[in-house]
Amino acid sequence: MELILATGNNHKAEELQEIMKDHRIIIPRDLGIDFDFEETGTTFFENSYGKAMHLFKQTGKPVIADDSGLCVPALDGAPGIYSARYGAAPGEPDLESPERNALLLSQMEGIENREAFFVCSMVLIMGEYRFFAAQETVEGEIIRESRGVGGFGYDPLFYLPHLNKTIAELPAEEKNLLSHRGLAGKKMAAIIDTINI
Ligand code: ITT
Repeated sequence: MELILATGNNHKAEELQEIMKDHRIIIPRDLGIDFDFEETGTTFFENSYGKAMHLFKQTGKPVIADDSGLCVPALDGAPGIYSARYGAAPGEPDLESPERNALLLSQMEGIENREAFFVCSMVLIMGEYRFFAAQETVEGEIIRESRGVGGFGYDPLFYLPHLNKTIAELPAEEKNLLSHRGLAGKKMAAIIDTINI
């Protein structure tokens, strides 16, 4: 089925299209919609539901949203739901990924506990009173120096000890097999197989 992904982030759309191969992922821009949503929720789920419902009200068609981010327990869960806005002053544009990553590394200086996890909360809205949700995580560590050029965002800092690689060092297909978005997207595809469309 055709799903409109409530995002302004092309990387997410590209990844989700690969993850949900049986479906067609389009973005608001494809429909000439300038999508903007202020994320005021206090959880990934509230923000993904909010984004999806906001776009559903504009289109009336099946909408999917992904709210995701990186959580570092040693930083009390930061950047967390503020992952996109990390380091940006209120009202200012988001930082570019390399600057955000440099900030995270500086915040982690001298910290021994490097544990981290990504979260992806995905919501599919089929009707005003009909929605489905899946939320998944992937665990890893914050490496001390950026490695790799694949993926996006915090991927060059997110180290998977069992592979001795950061996510940015993995081919896209491998990232999608293990990532928070890959896991949530597969669950969502399985949910779609079981519902009346
Ligand atoms: P939309 O809200 O328009 O979908 P966004 O980029 O602002 O796009 P989020 O609010 O969900 O999305 O913020 C997610 C941020 O978390 C994203 O900008 C990245 O910095 C980071 N992030 C999420 N998934 C990631 C991934 O797979 N790899 C690396 N960083 C990721």
